[in-house]
Parts: sequence; structure tokens; C-alpha cells
Amino acid sequence: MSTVTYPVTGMTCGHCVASVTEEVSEVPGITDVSVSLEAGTVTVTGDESVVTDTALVRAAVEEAGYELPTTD
Ligand code: 9UX
Repeated sequence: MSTVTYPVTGMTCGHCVASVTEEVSEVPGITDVSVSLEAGTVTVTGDESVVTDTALVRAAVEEAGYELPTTD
């Protein structure tokens, strides 16, 4: 079990937070999702191989309509 925090751009309200939380929570292997609107981040907890997979997390964030900046 690991926890990783990623930056997310484009979230401006509570509904954005709900959308990102819902989409990322659907990723198999991710067991906990915490989104901070103030910090502009998503923190994911679950299988290490999943939560460290930036492309996988990015795909879920983009599915919700937001961006996870490319830093890797
Ligand atoms: Mo409300 Mo958050 O339109 O994008 S869902 S600002």
C-alpha cells in the first residue's frame, strides 16, 4: 500500500472535486482518493504499482475533465 499526491489543474469548485474523486476512485487498485481544491492536488492510496502509474492516474483525471500536468 502506497500513497502518492499529484497536481491537478482546472479544478475551481466543489463539483470539480467530486468529479475527480469519482473517476479516480473507479481505478482498480486505488482504495482511497483525497482531492484538495485549495492545493490543486489528488492524493491516491492503493497498490504501489497503480498509484505510482502517472499515466493511469492522468487518464482518470482527464476522464473527469481535468488535467494532470506532465512532469514525468
Ligand atoms: Mo462548476 Mo467546477 O461548473 O469546474 S464543476 S466550476
